[in-house]
Amino acid sequence: MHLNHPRIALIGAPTDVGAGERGASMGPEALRVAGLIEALRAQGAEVLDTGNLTGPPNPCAPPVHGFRHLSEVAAWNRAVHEAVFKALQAGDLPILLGGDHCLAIGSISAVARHVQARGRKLRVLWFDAHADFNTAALTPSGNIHGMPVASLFGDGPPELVSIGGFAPERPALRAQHLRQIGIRSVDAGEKRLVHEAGIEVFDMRFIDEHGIRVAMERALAGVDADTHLHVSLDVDFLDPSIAPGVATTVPGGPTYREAQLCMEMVADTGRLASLDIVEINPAYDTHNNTAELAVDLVESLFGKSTLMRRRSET
Ligand code: B3U
Ligand code: MN
Ligand code: MN
Repeated sequence: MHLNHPRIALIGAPTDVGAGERGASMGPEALRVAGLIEALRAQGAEVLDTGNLTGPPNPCAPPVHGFRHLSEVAAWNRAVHEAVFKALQAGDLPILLGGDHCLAIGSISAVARHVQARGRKLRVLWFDAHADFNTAALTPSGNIHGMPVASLFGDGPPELVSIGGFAPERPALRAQHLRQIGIRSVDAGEKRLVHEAGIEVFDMRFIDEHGIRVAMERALAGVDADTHLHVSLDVDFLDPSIAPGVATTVPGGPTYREAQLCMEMVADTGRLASLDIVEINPAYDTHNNTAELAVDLVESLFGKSTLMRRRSET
């Protein structure tokens, strides 16, 4: 158990400007209604809910030069970047309540800036059905929630790549920092980019063949006392049978038990320092089940375990 957490700062970003369907903008309230704050406090954490950020409304416009809503996505991500960076500088552990996954550009660029300034190591675990490595030239949709990883790697529009002072030759994120888990839907051109970028991916085939425990052991290999561990949880990572409240469900995802083990293995490192929970879409949900499931997973992420663990069990 890790009872001496830093204070947790919840940062709501109620927008779906990066998504193809409306509704992820309701994610922050769905998580609060599902009892996120109470669940974190039950794990011994001090929680500060900073409320919701504001930004432009969703114009529901078609893509322009391969991007839908680029200026709105940039505005939201600048706001997320500033809020996450401020929380980290204050010594807090930020949890970004999305919102769609385009917001990881703002969140992870803030984490990278903070970690670089302190000369620490960064590890990002990207739990998702998708690789999110599209570019304007490749995207089938123009939706920027399919592009945050490419953008963080410097392959994106200047409005997004430059957030936090980064540039294509000095990107926020490189392959050495990133591990992707649960991937099972990658577009044809995107596949080549992920391969060329050298990203280590634990896709569903790997998980089926080797099991979630081996995937997580490898994804966490090298994480040490000097590592800032960031988790970016796109809830479409989960199998749609347990997480229907997502606009971009993909069959064949991890079960409840596999997802719990992922979170428990992160908790065991004691190095979790920032988190995104994105793509919960209450308009697609049955009751508030998907947000409630996300809260269950967050409890495990922050140290909930059934029994006291003995050293020999870990
Ligand atoms: N790869 C597709 C679908 C997608 C990616 N990320 C999400 N959906 N959430 C695209 O539109 O880029
Ligand atoms: Mn995603
Ligand atoms: Mn996804």
